[in-house]
Amino acid sequence: MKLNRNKALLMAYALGLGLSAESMAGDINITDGNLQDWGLFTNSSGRQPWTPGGNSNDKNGTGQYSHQGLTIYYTFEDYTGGNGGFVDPGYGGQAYDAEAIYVTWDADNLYIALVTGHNPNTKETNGNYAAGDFALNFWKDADDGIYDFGIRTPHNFNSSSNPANIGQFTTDVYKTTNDDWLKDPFWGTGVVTSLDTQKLTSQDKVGSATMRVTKLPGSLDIGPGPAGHSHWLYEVSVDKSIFGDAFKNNTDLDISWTMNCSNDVITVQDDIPTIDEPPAWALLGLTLPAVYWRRRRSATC
Ligand SMILES: [Ca+2]
Ligand SMILES: [Ca+2]
Ligand SMILES: [Ca+2]
Repeated sequence: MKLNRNKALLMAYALGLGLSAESMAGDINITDGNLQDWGLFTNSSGRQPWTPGGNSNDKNGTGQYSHQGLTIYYTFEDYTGGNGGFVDPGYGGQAYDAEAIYVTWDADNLYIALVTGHNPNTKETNGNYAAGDFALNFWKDADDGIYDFGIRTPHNFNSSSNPANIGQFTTDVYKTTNDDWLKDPFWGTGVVTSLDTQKLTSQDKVGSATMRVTKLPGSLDIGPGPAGHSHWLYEVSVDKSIFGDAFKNNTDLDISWTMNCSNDVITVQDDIPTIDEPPAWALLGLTLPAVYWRRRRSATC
């Protein structure tokens, strides 16, 4: 028997399988601890490349791809050498490697995935540096260099039950100026690292994010690095309404992450597609051109 998708869905409901339309649509799932929902699968040679069609030996790349109706923007910069090596602008090898970042959004939510060799439970002691926060820079036409929002990572270091930064968290989202951020302490880049909790007030908090931090399985050879390299995954979901009109009023969104020493900084640049405003004659009720405009618009959306 041949079924189309709608019939199959109806049958699934009738059979009580609880299969939702959302699960069929291939949405980003930030609670599953893997990257398959970002279109990243292990290839026939047992490696997971940094992009769906990528060569598994690729170490550096930026761009975008489509996966199940989503446009996914990415940057990957994979350090594959030995302990303590240069990861730009600093050193630290795999333990300080910000390896890949992916960003997409649908009508409701912004999603981020970060893969790093930096252990989320690294404490700020003995020359080690903890994880920073996600920094969002919206801009229109030209980069204004202002970080407009920050999404906090867990920062749990007082617990006696470390490792406490692995798991699922509800974290704070803040509206920021650059003054609300700690900065690169060593390399003179001026990049922001963690939110400065001394500067932020309760009025600066604009909402919450859902964040899952996972240690990827040791058997997963992601990227071209040696099999012994560890990787952690941060997946984030944020309701876009938290950002007010930022998605409407800007042409670009850059999202950065680093650790508090900023030894390795990773940034992904995303284009925000502009939506055509209806021309004046369409608003004046001139039927034929309005119909034409609607058709043209639906054909391009
Ligand atoms: Ca996932
Ligand atoms: Ca690496
Ligand atoms: Ca900005």
